[in-house]
Amino acid sequence: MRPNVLLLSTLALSLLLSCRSTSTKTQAPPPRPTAPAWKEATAKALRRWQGLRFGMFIHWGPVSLKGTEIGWSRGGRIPKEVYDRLYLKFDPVKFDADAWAETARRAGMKYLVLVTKHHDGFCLWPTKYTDYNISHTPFKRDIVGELARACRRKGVLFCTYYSILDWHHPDYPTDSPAGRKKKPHPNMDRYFRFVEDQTRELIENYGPLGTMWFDGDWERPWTSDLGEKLYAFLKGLQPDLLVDNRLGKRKGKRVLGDFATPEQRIGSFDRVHPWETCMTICRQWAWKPQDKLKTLKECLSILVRTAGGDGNLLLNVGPMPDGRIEPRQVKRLEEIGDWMRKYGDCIYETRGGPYLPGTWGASTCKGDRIHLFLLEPPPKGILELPALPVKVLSARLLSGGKIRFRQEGGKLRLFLSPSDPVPPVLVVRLRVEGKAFGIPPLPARFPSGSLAFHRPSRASNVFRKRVKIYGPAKALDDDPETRWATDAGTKAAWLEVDLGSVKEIGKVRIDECVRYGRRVRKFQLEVRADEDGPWKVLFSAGRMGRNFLRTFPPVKARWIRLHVLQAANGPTIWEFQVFPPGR
Ligand code: FHN
Repeated sequence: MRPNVLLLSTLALSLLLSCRSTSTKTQAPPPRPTAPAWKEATAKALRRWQGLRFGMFIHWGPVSLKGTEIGWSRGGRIPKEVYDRLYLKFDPVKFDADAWAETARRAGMKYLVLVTKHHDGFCLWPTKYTDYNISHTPFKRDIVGELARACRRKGVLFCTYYSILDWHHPDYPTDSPAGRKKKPHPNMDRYFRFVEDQTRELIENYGPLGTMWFDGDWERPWTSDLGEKLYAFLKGLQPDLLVDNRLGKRKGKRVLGDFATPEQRIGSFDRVHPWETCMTICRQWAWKPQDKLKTLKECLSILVRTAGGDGNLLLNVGPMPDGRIEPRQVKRLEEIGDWMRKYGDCIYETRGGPYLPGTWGASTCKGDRIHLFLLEPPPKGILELPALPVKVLSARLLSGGKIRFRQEGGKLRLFLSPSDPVPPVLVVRLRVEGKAFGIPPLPARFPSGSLAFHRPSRASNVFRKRVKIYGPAKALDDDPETRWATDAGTKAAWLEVDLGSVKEIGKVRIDECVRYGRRVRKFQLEVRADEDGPWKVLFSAGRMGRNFLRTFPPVKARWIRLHVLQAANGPTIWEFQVFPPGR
Protein backbone atom coordinates (compact mmCIF):
# COMPACT_ATOMS: atom_id res chain seq x y z
CA MET A 1 0.00 0.00 0.00
CA ARG A 2 1.47 3.36 -1.03
CA PRO A 3 2.38 5.38 1.98
CA ASN A 4 0.03 8.37 2.46
CA VAL A 5 2.33 11.11 1.22
CA LEU A 6 0.05 13.87 2.42
CA LEU A 7 -0.10 12.41 5.91
CA LEU A 8 3.68 11.90 6.05
CA SER A 9 4.40 15.40 4.83
CA THR A 10 1.93 16.83 7.28
CA LEU A 11 3.58 14.94 10.12
CA ALA A 12 7.02 16.04 8.93
CA LEU A 13 5.87 19.66 8.71
CA SER A 14 4.37 19.65 12.17
CA LEU A 15 7.51 18.01 13.53
CA LEU A 16 9.64 20.67 11.85
CA LEU A 17 7.43 23.48 13.11
CA SER A 18 7.52 22.16 16.64
CA CYS A 19 11.33 21.92 16.47
CA ARG A 20 11.55 25.39 14.94
CA SER A 21 9.15 26.73 17.48
CA THR A 22 11.36 25.28 20.17
CA SER A 23 14.51 26.58 18.57
CA THR A 24 13.19 30.00 17.48
CA LYS A 25 10.84 30.82 20.42
CA THR A 26 12.75 32.51 23.24
CA GLN A 27 12.80 30.25 26.25
CA ALA A 28 9.82 31.10 28.45
CA PRO A 29 11.09 32.35 31.80
CA PRO A 30 10.72 29.79 34.57
CA PRO A 31 7.29 30.16 36.16
CA ARG A 32 7.43 32.61 39.09
CA PRO A 33 6.53 30.94 42.34
CA THR A 34 2.82 31.60 42.68
CA ALA A 35 1.26 32.37 46.03
CA PRO A 36 -0.19 29.26 47.60
CA ALA A 37 -3.72 28.61 46.41
CA TRP A 38 -5.10 29.43 49.84
CA LYS A 39 -3.50 32.94 50.09
CA GLU A 40 -6.29 34.76 48.30
CA ALA A 41 -9.04 32.78 50.02
CA THR A 42 -7.45 33.51 53.39
CA ALA A 43 -7.10 37.23 52.69
CA LYS A 44 -10.78 37.45 51.74
CA ALA A 45 -11.84 35.42 54.78
CA LEU A 46 -9.74 37.66 57.05
CA ARG A 47 -11.43 40.81 55.80
CA ARG A 48 -14.83 39.24 56.38
CA TRP A 49 -13.85 37.96 59.84
CA GLN A 50 -12.43 41.32 60.88
CA GLY A 51 -15.76 42.94 60.04
CA LEU A 52 -17.53 40.58 62.45
CA ARG A 53 -15.56 42.14 65.35
CA PHE A 54 -17.25 40.24 68.23
CA GLY A 55 -17.44 36.53 69.05
CA MET A 56 -18.20 34.09 71.86
CA PHE A 57 -15.53 31.77 73.29
CA ILE A 58 -16.75 28.66 75.15
CA HIS A 59 -14.61 26.61 77.54
CA TRP A 60 -16.55 23.56 78.70
CA GLY A 61 -16.10 19.90 79.59
CA PRO A 62 -16.49 17.32 82.36
CA VAL A 63 -14.29 19.50 84.60
CA SER A 64 -17.35 21.78 84.98
CA LEU A 65 -18.57 19.14 87.44
CA LYS A 66 -15.79 20.35 89.74
CA GLY A 67 -15.91 24.07 88.96
CA THR A 68 -12.13 24.21 88.61
CA GLU A 69 -10.04 25.39 85.66
CA ILE A 70 -10.12 23.22 82.57
CA GLY A 71 -6.87 21.37 81.98
CA TRP A 72 -4.88 23.21 84.61
CA SER A 73 -6.64 21.72 87.65
CA ARG A 74 -5.91 18.17 86.43
CA GLY A 75 -3.29 16.67 88.75
CA GLY A 76 -3.40 19.90 90.71
CA ARG A 77 -6.55 20.74 92.63
CA ILE A 78 -8.15 17.60 91.19
CA PRO A 79 -6.15 14.37 91.36
CA LYS A 80 -5.53 13.02 87.84
CA GLU A 81 -7.38 9.77 88.37
CA VAL A 82 -10.43 11.70 89.62
CA TYR A 83 -10.22 14.29 86.83
CA ASP A 84 -9.91 11.65 84.11
CA ARG A 85 -13.02 9.80 85.31
CA LEU A 86 -15.27 12.85 85.48
CA TYR A 87 -16.52 12.13 81.94
CA LEU A 88 -18.20 8.96 83.23
CA LYS A 89 -20.56 11.24 85.19
CA PHE A 90 -20.81 14.04 82.63
CA ASP A 91 -24.50 14.29 81.67
CA PRO A 92 -25.42 17.94 80.80
CA VAL A 93 -29.08 17.15 80.22
CA LYS A 94 -30.01 20.84 79.93
CA PHE A 95 -27.59 21.42 77.04
CA ASP A 96 -29.49 23.22 74.28
CA ALA A 97 -27.32 24.20 71.32
CA ASP A 98 -29.98 26.53 69.93
CA ALA A 99 -30.12 28.35 73.27
CA TRP A 100 -26.33 28.85 73.26
CA ALA A 101 -26.30 30.04 69.66
CA GLU A 102 -29.26 32.34 70.34
CA THR A 103 -27.52 33.79 73.40
CA ALA A 104 -24.49 34.56 71.24
CA ARG A 105 -26.65 36.06 68.50
CA ARG A 106 -28.64 38.19 70.94
CA ALA A 107 -25.36 39.46 72.45
CA GLY A 108 -24.33 40.74 69.03
CA MET A 109 -21.69 38.03 68.68
CA LYS A 110 -21.24 37.17 65.02
CA TYR A 111 -19.11 34.05 65.55
CA LEU A 112 -18.58 31.38 68.18
CA VAL A 113 -15.40 29.44 69.06
CA LEU A 114 -16.06 26.17 70.92
CA VAL A 115 -13.24 24.42 72.77
CA THR A 116 -13.48 20.96 71.20
CA LYS A 117 -10.43 19.55 73.03
CA HIS A 118 -8.49 21.36 75.74
CA HIS A 119 -5.18 20.39 77.36
CA ASP A 120 -7.00 17.64 79.30
CA GLY A 121 -7.59 15.73 76.06
CA PHE A 122 -11.34 15.28 76.42
CA CYS A 123 -13.15 15.58 73.08
CA LEU A 124 -16.61 17.10 72.79
CA TRP A 125 -17.33 15.19 69.60
CA PRO A 126 -17.52 11.39 68.86
CA THR A 127 -14.03 11.24 67.41
CA LYS A 128 -12.83 7.94 65.94
CA TYR A 129 -9.32 8.48 67.28
CA THR A 130 -9.79 8.22 71.03
CA ASP A 131 -12.49 6.84 73.32
CA TYR A 132 -11.95 9.77 75.65
CA ASN A 133 -14.87 11.61 74.12
CA ILE A 134 -18.47 12.67 74.58
CA SER A 135 -19.95 9.48 73.10
CA HIS A 136 -18.57 7.54 76.09
CA THR A 137 -20.38 9.72 78.62
CA PRO A 138 -23.93 9.21 79.89
CA PHE A 139 -24.86 12.13 77.62
CA LYS A 140 -23.49 10.51 74.44
CA ARG A 141 -24.67 13.30 72.10
CA ASP A 142 -22.33 15.12 69.72
CA ILE A 143 -21.94 18.57 71.30
CA VAL A 144 -19.76 19.90 68.46
CA GLY A 145 -22.19 18.72 65.80
CA GLU A 146 -25.28 20.06 67.53
CA LEU A 147 -23.67 23.44 68.15
CA ALA A 148 -22.31 23.68 64.61
CA ARG A 149 -25.79 23.12 63.19
CA ALA A 150 -27.43 25.48 65.67
CA CYS A 151 -24.95 28.23 64.79
CA ARG A 152 -25.76 27.82 61.12
CA ARG A 153 -29.46 28.05 61.90
CA LYS A 154 -28.85 31.26 63.86
CA GLY A 155 -26.44 32.86 61.42
CA VAL A 156 -23.49 32.67 63.82
CA LEU A 157 -20.18 31.64 62.21
CA PHE A 158 -19.05 28.36 63.83
CA CYS A 159 -15.39 28.05 64.81
CA THR A 160 -13.39 25.60 66.90
CA TYR A 161 -10.53 25.65 69.42
CA TYR A 162 -8.17 22.66 69.56
CA SER A 163 -5.28 22.22 71.98
CA ILE A 164 -2.17 20.77 70.34
CA LEU A 165 -0.93 20.22 73.89
CA ASP A 166 -2.54 17.11 75.40
CA TRP A 167 -1.60 16.06 78.91
CA HIS A 168 -3.93 13.05 78.71
CA HIS A 169 -2.84 11.44 75.44
CA PRO A 170 -0.17 8.73 76.01
CA ASP A 171 1.81 9.78 72.93
CA TYR A 172 2.11 13.44 73.95
CA PRO A 173 5.31 13.72 76.02
CA THR A 174 4.17 15.87 78.93
CA ASP A 175 1.60 15.19 81.64
CA SER A 176 -0.27 17.04 84.38
CA PRO A 177 0.12 18.92 86.53
CA ALA A 178 0.66 21.66 83.99
CA GLY A 179 3.07 19.64 81.88
CA ARG A 180 5.56 19.21 84.70
CA LYS A 181 5.45 15.41 84.52
CA LYS A 182 6.70 13.23 81.66
CA LYS A 183 4.86 10.36 79.98
CA PRO A 184 6.68 6.99 80.02
CA HIS A 185 6.44 6.16 76.30
CA PRO A 186 5.67 9.24 74.23
CA ASN A 187 5.60 9.16 70.46
CA MET A 188 5.38 12.62 68.92
CA ASP A 189 5.21 11.32 65.34
CA ARG A 190 2.20 9.24 66.17
CA TYR A 191 0.70 12.10 68.18
CA PHE A 192 1.09 14.49 65.22
CA ARG A 193 -0.82 12.02 63.01
CA PHE A 194 -3.51 11.95 65.73
CA VAL A 195 -3.72 15.74 65.56
CA GLU A 196 -4.01 15.64 61.77
CA ASP A 197 -6.72 12.98 61.99
CA GLN A 198 -8.74 14.91 64.55
CA THR A 199 -8.46 18.29 62.86
CA ARG A 200 -9.48 16.70 59.57
CA GLU A 201 -12.46 15.17 61.35
CA LEU A 202 -13.49 18.58 62.70
CA ILE A 203 -13.24 20.24 59.28
CA GLU A 204 -14.83 17.42 57.29
CA ASN A 205 -17.64 16.68 59.77
CA TYR A 206 -18.47 20.19 60.98
CA GLY A 207 -16.95 22.58 58.48
CA PRO A 208 -16.42 24.77 56.71
CA LEU A 209 -15.21 26.43 59.90
CA GLY A 210 -14.65 30.15 60.36
CA THR A 211 -11.47 29.87 62.42
CA MET A 212 -9.52 27.04 63.97
CA TRP A 213 -8.05 28.39 67.21
CA PHE A 214 -5.00 26.40 68.32
CA ASP A 215 -3.45 26.60 71.76
CA GLY A 216 -0.55 25.09 73.69
CA ASP A 217 2.34 25.96 71.40
CA TRP A 218 4.56 26.92 74.34
CA GLU A 219 5.63 23.41 75.39
CA ARG A 220 8.86 21.99 74.01
CA PRO A 221 7.42 18.89 72.28
CA TRP A 222 5.66 21.15 69.78
CA THR A 223 7.92 22.76 67.18
CA SER A 224 7.49 25.45 64.58
CA ASP A 225 8.16 22.82 61.92
CA LEU A 226 5.18 20.81 63.15
CA GLY A 227 3.20 24.04 63.18
CA GLU A 228 4.13 24.86 59.58
CA LYS A 229 3.26 21.29 58.53
CA LEU A 230 -0.12 21.37 60.25
CA TYR A 231 -0.90 24.87 58.91
CA ALA A 232 -0.30 23.70 55.34
CA PHE A 233 -2.33 20.55 56.00
CA LEU A 234 -5.30 22.57 57.23
CA LYS A 235 -5.15 25.06 54.35
CA GLY A 236 -5.18 22.09 52.03
CA LEU A 237 -8.40 20.91 53.61
CA GLN A 238 -10.06 24.34 53.73
CA PRO A 239 -8.20 27.21 51.98
CA ASP A 240 -10.25 29.96 53.61
CA LEU A 241 -9.93 28.52 57.12
CA LEU A 242 -8.41 31.14 59.45
CA VAL A 243 -5.80 29.81 61.86
CA ASP A 244 -4.56 31.74 64.91
CA ASN A 245 -0.90 32.39 65.73
CA ARG A 246 -0.51 29.56 68.26
CA LEU A 247 0.71 26.87 65.88
CA GLY A 248 4.17 28.32 65.78
CA LYS A 249 6.22 29.61 68.69
CA ARG A 250 5.10 33.25 68.59
CA LYS A 251 8.71 34.39 68.71
CA GLY A 252 10.86 36.25 66.24
CA LYS A 253 9.81 37.87 63.01
CA ARG A 254 8.11 34.93 61.28
CA VAL A 255 5.06 34.22 63.35
CA LEU A 256 2.93 31.49 61.84
CA GLY A 257 -0.81 32.03 61.59
CA ASP A 258 -3.43 34.44 60.25
CA PHE A 259 -4.19 36.50 63.36
CA ALA A 260 -2.59 37.31 66.72
CA THR A 261 -4.22 36.37 70.02
CA PRO A 262 -3.54 38.78 72.91
CA GLU A 263 -5.05 37.13 75.94
CA GLN A 264 -6.78 38.71 78.94
CA ARG A 265 -5.59 42.09 77.71
CA ILE A 266 -6.53 44.48 74.94
CA GLY A 267 -4.14 44.17 72.03
CA SER A 268 -2.10 47.14 70.83
CA PHE A 269 -3.44 49.34 68.06
CA ASP A 270 -2.56 47.58 64.82
CA ARG A 271 -4.25 48.12 61.48
CA VAL A 272 -1.77 45.94 59.61
CA HIS A 273 -1.75 42.57 61.37
CA PRO A 274 -5.18 41.14 62.24
CA TRP A 275 -5.64 40.35 65.89
CA GLU A 276 -8.25 39.16 68.35
CA THR A 277 -8.26 39.71 72.10
CA CYS A 278 -9.64 36.76 74.06
CA MET A 279 -11.06 37.66 77.46
CA THR A 280 -13.12 35.90 80.11
CA ILE A 281 -16.48 37.40 81.09
CA CYS A 282 -15.70 36.12 84.59
CA ARG A 283 -12.22 35.26 85.86
CA GLN A 284 -11.90 31.55 85.04
CA TRP A 285 -12.11 30.16 81.52
CA ALA A 286 -14.21 27.18 82.59
CA TRP A 287 -17.26 27.24 84.88
CA LYS A 288 -16.64 28.38 88.45
CA PRO A 289 -19.51 28.89 90.90
CA GLN A 290 -19.73 32.50 92.17
CA ASP A 291 -16.91 33.57 89.88
CA LYS A 292 -16.46 37.35 89.59
CA LEU A 293 -18.52 38.58 86.64
CA LYS A 294 -17.39 41.65 84.72
CA THR A 295 -19.75 44.62 84.84
CA LEU A 296 -21.51 45.83 81.72
CA LYS A 297 -19.29 48.90 81.74
CA GLU A 298 -16.15 46.74 81.87
CA CYS A 299 -17.41 44.58 79.01
CA LEU A 300 -18.30 47.57 76.83
CA SER A 301 -15.00 49.28 77.63
CA ILE A 302 -13.11 46.15 76.52
CA LEU A 303 -15.25 45.88 73.38
CA VAL A 304 -14.88 49.49 72.19
CA ARG A 305 -11.16 49.68 72.99
CA THR A 306 -10.55 46.41 71.15
CA ALA A 307 -12.51 47.54 68.08
CA GLY A 308 -10.82 50.94 68.46
CA GLY A 309 -7.47 49.17 68.15
CA ASP A 310 -8.69 47.48 64.93
CA GLY A 311 -9.05 44.13 66.71
CA ASN A 312 -11.74 41.53 67.32
CA LEU A 313 -13.02 40.58 70.76
CA LEU A 314 -13.59 36.94 71.71
CA LEU A 315 -15.49 37.02 75.00
CA ASN A 316 -15.51 33.76 76.93
CA VAL A 317 -18.27 32.00 78.87
CA GLY A 318 -17.87 28.78 80.85
CA PRO A 319 -21.16 26.81 80.82
CA MET A 320 -22.36 24.88 83.87
CA PRO A 321 -22.25 21.08 84.30
CA ASP A 322 -25.96 20.81 83.51
CA GLY A 323 -25.40 22.34 80.06
CA ARG A 324 -26.72 25.83 80.68
CA ILE A 325 -24.82 29.07 80.42
CA GLU A 326 -25.19 30.66 83.84
CA PRO A 327 -28.28 32.95 83.84
CA ARG A 328 -26.37 35.99 85.16
CA GLN A 329 -23.85 35.59 82.33
CA VAL A 330 -26.74 35.32 79.85
CA LYS A 331 -28.19 38.50 81.33
CA ARG A 332 -24.88 40.35 80.95
CA LEU A 333 -24.62 39.17 77.35
CA GLU A 334 -28.18 40.34 76.73
CA GLU A 335 -27.24 43.79 78.09
CA ILE A 336 -24.25 43.89 75.75
CA GLY A 337 -26.63 42.90 72.96
CA ASP A 338 -28.95 45.80 73.84
CA TRP A 339 -25.99 48.12 73.41
CA MET A 340 -24.97 46.44 70.17
CA ARG A 341 -28.50 46.73 68.81
CA LYS A 342 -28.17 50.49 69.25
CA TYR A 343 -24.52 51.02 68.31
CA GLY A 344 -23.44 47.87 66.46
CA ASP A 345 -23.11 49.91 63.26
CA CYS A 346 -20.25 51.77 65.00
CA ILE A 347 -18.47 48.45 65.62
CA TYR A 348 -19.21 45.96 62.82
CA GLU A 349 -17.35 46.44 59.51
CA THR A 350 -15.44 49.37 61.00
CA ARG A 351 -11.70 49.96 61.29
CA GLY A 352 -9.89 51.14 64.40
CA GLY A 353 -9.01 54.81 64.86
CA PRO A 354 -8.12 57.46 63.87
CA TYR A 355 -7.86 58.46 67.55
CA LEU A 356 -5.81 55.85 69.41
CA PRO A 357 -7.68 54.00 72.18
CA GLY A 358 -6.91 54.58 75.84
CA THR A 359 -8.48 55.11 79.22
CA TRP A 360 -10.37 58.06 77.66
CA GLY A 361 -12.17 55.72 75.26
CA ALA A 362 -11.72 54.76 71.65
CA SER A 363 -12.69 55.53 68.07
CA THR A 364 -13.68 53.57 64.99
CA CYS A 365 -14.28 54.67 61.44
CA LYS A 366 -16.35 53.65 58.45
CA GLY A 367 -16.78 55.68 55.23
CA ASP A 368 -16.94 59.37 56.13
CA ARG A 369 -17.89 58.62 59.75
CA ILE A 370 -15.79 58.56 62.89
CA HIS A 371 -17.33 57.12 66.07
CA LEU A 372 -15.99 58.26 69.41
CA PHE A 373 -16.67 56.11 72.47
CA LEU A 374 -16.15 58.12 75.65
CA LEU A 375 -15.80 56.00 78.77
CA GLU A 376 -16.33 58.96 81.09
CA PRO A 377 -18.22 62.22 80.57
CA PRO A 378 -15.51 64.85 79.87
CA PRO A 379 -14.91 67.46 82.61
CA LYS A 380 -17.40 70.33 82.31
CA GLY A 381 -18.83 68.50 79.29
CA ILE A 382 -15.93 69.61 77.09
CA LEU A 383 -13.81 67.07 75.28
CA GLU A 384 -10.63 68.43 73.75
CA LEU A 385 -8.91 66.30 71.12
CA PRO A 386 -6.08 67.09 68.73
CA ALA A 387 -7.59 68.51 65.56
CA LEU A 388 -8.26 66.17 62.65
CA PRO A 389 -6.47 66.92 59.36
CA VAL A 390 -9.84 67.08 57.63
CA LYS A 391 -12.96 69.19 57.90
CA VAL A 392 -15.54 67.99 60.40
CA LEU A 393 -18.97 68.37 58.83
CA SER A 394 -21.21 67.39 61.71
CA ALA A 395 -21.33 65.83 65.15
CA ARG A 396 -24.12 63.87 66.80
CA LEU A 397 -24.37 62.42 70.29
CA LEU A 398 -25.88 59.02 69.39
CA SER A 399 -26.26 58.09 73.06
CA GLY A 400 -28.68 60.98 73.59
CA GLY A 401 -28.28 64.66 74.42
CA LYS A 402 -26.93 67.73 72.68
CA ILE A 403 -23.49 68.32 71.19
CA ARG A 404 -21.71 71.21 69.53
CA PHE A 405 -18.20 71.16 68.08
CA ARG A 406 -15.50 73.58 67.07
CA GLN A 407 -12.28 72.68 65.29
CA GLU A 408 -9.69 75.45 65.39
CA GLY A 409 -6.22 76.21 66.66
CA GLY A 410 -5.09 72.61 66.45
CA LYS A 411 -7.94 71.43 68.64
CA LEU A 412 -11.24 69.70 68.10
CA ARG A 413 -13.53 70.69 70.97
CA LEU A 414 -16.75 68.85 71.60
CA PHE A 415 -19.30 70.48 73.91
CA LEU A 416 -21.57 67.77 75.23
CA SER A 417 -24.68 67.85 77.35
CA PRO A 418 -25.47 64.15 77.63
CA SER A 419 -29.00 63.10 78.44
CA ASP A 420 -29.67 61.90 81.99
CA PRO A 421 -28.79 59.34 83.17
CA VAL A 422 -25.33 59.23 81.55
CA PRO A 423 -24.97 55.91 79.66
CA PRO A 424 -22.02 53.55 80.35
CA VAL A 425 -20.43 54.76 77.11
CA LEU A 426 -21.06 58.10 75.37
CA VAL A 427 -21.17 57.55 71.60
CA VAL A 428 -20.46 60.43 69.23
CA ARG A 429 -20.69 60.25 65.45
CA LEU A 430 -18.60 62.71 63.45
CA ARG A 431 -19.00 63.12 59.72
CA VAL A 432 -15.85 64.30 58.02
CA GLU A 433 -14.83 65.34 54.55
CA GLY A 434 -13.43 62.29 52.72
CA LYS A 435 -12.66 58.77 53.91
CA ALA A 436 -12.05 58.64 57.63
CA PHE A 437 -9.80 55.59 57.32
CA GLY A 438 -7.35 57.71 55.37
CA ILE A 439 -6.63 59.84 58.45
CA PRO A 440 -3.30 58.81 59.99
CA PRO A 441 -3.82 57.48 63.55
CA LEU A 442 -3.29 60.14 66.21
CA PRO A 443 -3.23 60.17 70.02
CA ALA A 444 -6.41 61.35 71.69
CA ARG A 445 -4.45 63.66 73.92
CA PHE A 446 -2.14 66.58 73.48
CA PRO A 447 1.61 66.24 73.82
CA SER A 448 2.59 67.21 77.36
CA GLY A 449 5.51 69.31 76.14
CA SER A 450 7.79 67.46 78.53
CA LEU A 451 11.47 67.92 77.69
CA ALA A 452 11.93 64.27 78.68
CA PHE A 453 9.36 63.01 76.15
CA HIS A 454 10.83 59.97 74.33
CA ARG A 455 14.35 61.00 75.38
CA PRO A 456 17.03 58.31 75.96
CA SER A 457 16.78 56.89 79.46
CA ARG A 458 18.07 54.18 81.75
CA ALA A 459 17.10 52.81 85.14
CA SER A 460 18.71 50.97 88.01
CA ASN A 461 16.08 48.21 87.82
CA VAL A 462 13.30 47.05 85.48
CA PHE A 463 10.62 44.53 86.40
CA ARG A 464 11.90 41.07 85.33
CA LYS A 465 14.14 42.92 82.81
CA ARG A 466 11.03 43.32 80.59
CA VAL A 467 12.29 46.62 79.20
CA LYS A 468 9.84 46.66 76.27
CA ILE A 469 6.86 46.64 78.62
CA TYR A 470 8.17 48.15 81.87
CA GLY A 471 11.36 50.03 80.93
CA PRO A 472 12.04 53.68 81.91
CA ALA A 473 10.90 54.82 78.45
CA LYS A 474 7.37 53.83 79.47
CA ALA A 475 7.40 56.73 81.94
CA LEU A 476 8.47 59.17 79.23
CA ASP A 477 5.86 58.49 76.54
CA ASP A 478 2.88 60.67 77.53
CA ASP A 479 0.87 57.46 77.71
CA PRO A 480 -1.08 57.23 80.98
CA GLU A 481 -1.42 53.47 80.52
CA THR A 482 2.24 52.54 80.37
CA ARG A 483 4.67 52.68 83.27
CA TRP A 484 8.24 52.09 84.45
CA ALA A 485 8.13 49.20 86.92
CA THR A 486 10.76 47.64 89.15
CA ASP A 487 11.09 44.22 90.71
CA ALA A 488 9.10 43.33 93.78
CA GLY A 489 11.10 44.01 96.89
CA THR A 490 13.04 46.87 95.33
CA LYS A 491 13.47 49.51 98.08
CA ALA A 492 15.49 52.07 96.16
CA ALA A 493 15.78 52.79 92.43
CA TRP A 494 16.48 55.56 89.96
CA LEU A 495 15.39 56.59 86.48
CA GLU A 496 17.77 58.79 84.49
CA VAL A 497 16.96 60.83 81.38
CA ASP A 498 19.32 62.44 78.89
CA LEU A 499 17.71 65.64 77.53
CA GLY A 500 20.18 65.56 74.65
CA SER A 501 21.66 68.97 75.42
CA VAL A 502 21.80 71.37 78.35
CA LYS A 503 18.27 72.69 78.92
CA GLU A 504 16.78 75.16 81.41
CA ILE A 505 14.18 73.41 83.56
CA GLY A 506 11.86 74.66 86.27
CA LYS A 507 9.13 72.09 86.92
CA VAL A 508 8.49 68.34 87.10
CA ARG A 509 5.33 66.28 87.10
CA ILE A 510 5.55 62.75 88.45
CA ASP A 511 2.63 60.35 88.35
CA GLU A 512 3.21 57.35 90.64
CA CYS A 513 1.25 54.20 89.87
CA VAL A 514 -0.62 53.75 93.13
CA ARG A 515 -2.54 50.66 91.97
CA TYR A 516 -0.51 48.67 94.51
CA GLY A 517 -0.38 51.44 97.10
CA ARG A 518 1.77 54.57 97.43
CA ARG A 519 5.08 52.74 97.65
CA VAL A 520 7.50 55.68 97.44
CA ARG A 521 8.42 56.92 100.90
CA LYS A 522 11.31 59.29 100.07
CA PHE A 523 12.79 60.54 96.81
CA GLN A 524 14.83 63.35 95.37
CA LEU A 525 15.36 65.01 92.00
CA GLU A 526 18.97 65.23 90.84
CA VAL A 527 20.54 66.98 87.85
CA ARG A 528 23.93 67.37 86.23
CA ALA A 529 25.17 69.33 83.28
CA ASP A 530 27.89 66.91 82.22
CA GLU A 531 27.94 63.14 82.11
CA ASP A 532 30.70 62.58 84.65
CA GLY A 533 29.92 65.49 86.90
CA PRO A 534 28.44 65.06 90.38
CA TRP A 535 24.67 64.84 90.77
CA LYS A 536 23.19 68.02 92.30
CA VAL A 537 20.05 67.50 94.41
CA LEU A 538 17.31 69.94 93.35
CA PHE A 539 14.81 68.93 96.00
CA SER A 540 13.84 66.03 98.27
CA ALA A 541 10.34 64.91 99.14
CA GLY A 542 8.56 62.13 101.05
CA ARG A 543 5.45 60.62 99.47
CA MET A 544 4.94 60.96 95.72
CA GLY A 545 1.44 59.67 94.77
CA ARG A 546 -0.61 60.64 91.72
CA ASN A 547 0.14 63.83 89.81
CA PHE A 548 3.01 65.10 91.99
CA LEU A 549 3.95 68.62 90.79
CA ARG A 550 6.98 70.66 91.91
CA THR A 551 8.33 73.92 90.54
CA PHE A 552 11.82 75.11 91.47
CA PRO A 553 14.18 77.97 90.59
CA PRO A 554 15.33 77.57 86.95
CA VAL A 555 18.39 75.39 86.55
CA LYS A 556 20.43 74.29 83.55
CA ALA A 557 20.95 70.57 83.14
CA ARG A 558 21.29 67.83 80.56
CA TRP A 559 20.86 64.73 82.74
CA ILE A 560 17.95 64.41 85.15
CA ARG A 561 17.53 61.64 87.69
CA LEU A 562 14.45 60.68 89.66
CA HIS A 563 16.05 58.96 92.64
CA VAL A 564 13.79 56.94 94.92
CA LEU A 565 15.66 56.57 98.22
CA GLN A 566 13.08 54.64 100.21
CA ALA A 567 10.15 52.55 98.97
CA ALA A 568 7.87 50.04 100.65
CA ASN A 569 8.13 47.87 97.52
CA GLY A 570 9.17 48.14 93.85
CA PRO A 571 8.50 51.75 92.79
CA THR A 572 6.44 52.11 89.61
CA ILE A 573 5.84 55.37 87.74
CA TRP A 574 3.23 56.13 85.07
CA GLU A 575 4.83 59.36 83.87
CA PHE A 576 7.93 61.43 84.66
CA GLN A 577 7.73 64.83 82.92
CA VAL A 578 10.18 67.75 82.94
CA PHE A 579 9.26 71.29 81.87
CA PRO A 580 11.00 74.60 81.22
CA PRO A 581 10.41 77.38 83.75
CA GLY A 582 7.00 78.95 83.64
CA ARG A 583 5.19 75.93 82.14
O1 FHN B 1 -3.99 27.34 78.92
C1 FHN B 1 -4.97 27.95 78.10
C2 FHN B 1 -6.11 28.46 78.90
O2 FHN B 1 -6.71 27.42 79.63
C3 FHN B 1 -7.13 29.08 77.96
O3 FHN B 1 -7.62 28.09 77.07
C4 FHN B 1 -6.47 30.21 77.19
C5 FHN B 1 -7.47 30.79 76.21
O4 FHN B 1 -6.77 31.55 75.28
N1 FHN B 1 -5.33 29.72 76.47
C6 FHN B 1 -4.32 29.05 77.27
C7 FHN B 1 -3.53 30.04 78.11
O5 FHN B 1 -2.85 30.92 77.24
